Amino acid sequence: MSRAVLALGSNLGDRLGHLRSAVATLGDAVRVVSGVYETPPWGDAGQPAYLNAVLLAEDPDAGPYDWLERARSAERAAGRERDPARRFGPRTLDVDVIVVWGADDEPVLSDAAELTLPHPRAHLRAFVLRPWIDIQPYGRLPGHGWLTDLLTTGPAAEDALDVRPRPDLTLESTA
Ligand code: PH2
Ligand code: MG
Ligand code: MG
Repeated sequence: MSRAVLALGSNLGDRLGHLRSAVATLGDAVRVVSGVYETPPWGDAGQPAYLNAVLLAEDPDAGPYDWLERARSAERAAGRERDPARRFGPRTLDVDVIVVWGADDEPVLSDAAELTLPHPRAHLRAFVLRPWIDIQPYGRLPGHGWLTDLLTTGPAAEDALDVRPRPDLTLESTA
């Protein structure tokens, strides 16, 4: 069994539609999705506000690189284009692999360049931590501790004040 926390973000075009398309592309593996949050751009100020959300996915057969490949195919399906000059620039859809747990329920640790696990900047990002806590209130970010602590006293605490819930928008399946 493999579980993964994936973070979704969009700030171009039909933002909610892009997040929904990611949930659809990930399909049956999706177990729980967070609320949707409107967040100021992080890391590169000159761009529109984002919609962010986090989901928990599960698949007995998926390894860490399968989650990465699924994340990338969801991005491709949303017409994602990469601008090498703007690492934290605007995008139709970003799907980041935040944490993966293996069959033994232990978090996978990796410092491979193409897939660092846990995600190396997750503890700095209120736009990841705040939605994540919706779906894992007792969650921990391996190497950094409890999500609640990170959101209240960690380096993302100040930004957390600007992460605005959008209860009018939902990713939950209407099926
Ligand atoms: N993603 C980035 C850069 N900055 N800012 C917000 N608010 N939300 C994001 O998803 C985001 C960002 C690059 O991955
Ligand atoms: Mg990202
Ligand atoms: Mg990314």
